[in-house]
Amino acid sequence: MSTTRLTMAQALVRFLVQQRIQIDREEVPLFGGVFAIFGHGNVAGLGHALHEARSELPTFRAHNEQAMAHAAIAYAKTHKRRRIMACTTSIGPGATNLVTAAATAHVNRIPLLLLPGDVFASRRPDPVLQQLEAFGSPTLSVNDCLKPVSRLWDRIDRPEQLLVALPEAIRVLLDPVETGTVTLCLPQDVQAERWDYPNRLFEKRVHTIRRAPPDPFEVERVRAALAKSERPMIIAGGGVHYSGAADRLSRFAKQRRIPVAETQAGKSALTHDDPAALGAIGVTGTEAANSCAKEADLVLAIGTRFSDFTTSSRTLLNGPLLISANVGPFDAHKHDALPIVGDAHAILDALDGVLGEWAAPESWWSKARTRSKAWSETIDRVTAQPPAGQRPTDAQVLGAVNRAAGDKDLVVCAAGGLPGELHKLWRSKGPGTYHLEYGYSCMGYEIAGGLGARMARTEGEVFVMVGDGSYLMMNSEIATSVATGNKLIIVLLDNRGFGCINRLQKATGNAPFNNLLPEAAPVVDFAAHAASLGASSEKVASVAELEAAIGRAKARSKTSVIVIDTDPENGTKEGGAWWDVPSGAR
Ligand SMILES: Cc1ncc(C[n+]2csc(CCOP(=O)(O)OP(=O)(O)O)c2C)c(N)n1
Ligand SMILES: [Mg+2]
Repeated sequence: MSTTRLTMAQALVRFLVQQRIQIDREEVPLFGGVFAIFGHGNVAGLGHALHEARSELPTFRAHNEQAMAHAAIAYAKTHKRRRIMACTTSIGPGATNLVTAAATAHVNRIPLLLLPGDVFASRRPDPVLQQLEAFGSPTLSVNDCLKPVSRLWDRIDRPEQLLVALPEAIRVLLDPVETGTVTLCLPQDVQAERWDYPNRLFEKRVHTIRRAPPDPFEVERVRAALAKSERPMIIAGGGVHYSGAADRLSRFAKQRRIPVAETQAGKSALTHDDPAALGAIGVTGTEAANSCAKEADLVLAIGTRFSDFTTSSRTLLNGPLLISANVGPFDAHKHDALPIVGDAHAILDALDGVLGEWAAPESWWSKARTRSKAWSETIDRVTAQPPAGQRPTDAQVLGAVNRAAGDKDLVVCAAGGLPGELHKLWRSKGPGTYHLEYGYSCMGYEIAGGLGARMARTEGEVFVMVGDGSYLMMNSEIATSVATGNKLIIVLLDNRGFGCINRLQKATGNAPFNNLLPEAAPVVDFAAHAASLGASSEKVASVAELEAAIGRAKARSKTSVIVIDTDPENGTKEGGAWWDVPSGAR
């Protein structure tokens, strides 16, 4: 057996370089690169190996470990889970900064490879700087915090363990059912230990994402149910995008006259003007989609986790026969649904193959179309420019951004009042142009996520819409976007605080408290802040000025931050459905 003597870190990096993936008949590197923040624990071992491999596997310097992992998530999400970014950190605080992002990847089922440094396996110098010292349990390190938020968690205590650990890591990352965070903890001494690795480990491997076909029995059961249905509808979740089935779904829906609603992760599977499109479903849904869900006799949900926002806290989908098409049995069996397990594209193909001439009644289809048109008028009304001098709502700002966005432009958001407004009101002009992290709805994802999405997308603009709260929580990757030339157009809506939580607080019978900033609190000069990070920035006084500023931002090659003051009190009342949330003490 031929071998090469390498350090564990060198072997790991050499292996990553050799992983390739087939996308649309083209073979590309599986790993787009490695985000790294060095410290003791990764600078010597892994840092050395990454430097050696820098022409084949680029290393990107970020500013915050959570943010860089958010960027990595957005990169993989934008690539529909087909390409991945790894993240390496120092030991201790660098590693624990990853926990929130690891949870974000887990909840959203997005592949993320974490390579945190770890304390010495030999324990010779213990306790080292930043070592936790878990009393009574010396094998624990802070990296164990990542266990519950990792689909695979491993610690490489001996260099030869890579032979088993690395192929397993790739298997989990690329498995559509199991994917999520994969954490390989790398004790700092072991990173630098040499071993004679078999050269076979470093042979090129070409991967693809497996498309699981559905079971014929389940296909037949769904066919029989659909054939009897008079008012069917489809709910498209994120799985439609990850399966590359957006176009397939649009054709299926039109041919079978089945209207389609979308979850946050599923939105932009259909463009807003697709005849089948009902828009958003659930708590942040459109009148069109929610009224159809109440009347439907069958709901075919494809690739959704059925979050409470989708199901209106389990009140919206109790009437119709619920079918859950999902690649993962865990989701396919939720809500006691009739399961059909498999890849979304494969399921649609299979159903199409057995449905013959069947299509839903014309009357149901035209009812759905009428409702969609009515909702479109609602969008026009609530997103129109406000009268001069009136502080705009989130919806009115969103309208300006949406009007400026072309069919290749992407919008990115995650938390605050904006996700609900975007879900209801944003018109997706192209497939896959809507990027919401609304599984974990993690404040701080927006700008970092925009960066990762930008790194994955070659076309169009990337618009980030972010509240003042989220911006203040995490804005450091503006500097990375400027430094690496990954242009973003960031629209910052300043309503002086946690507007949506303040509204929720009041709606649950509580006094407004500790959410909006008091009058006397200092005004944050966001434009000056963004400028200090290297972005072009300006504050605008109206939606009309915002539209002009977006025009200037588009013409620029570097990241712009446009700040606008907004109304903290008024969310869009139209649409929506009940959400189960505890109310104040009575
Ligand atoms: C990391 C994190 N902490 C707390 C929350 C709870 N939370 C959701 S939205 C929100 C306020 C967001 O404020 P801002 O970004 O200004 O948006 P706004 O509500 O004003 O629209 C908070 C605190 C969260 N989603 N994520
Ligand atoms: Mg705010």
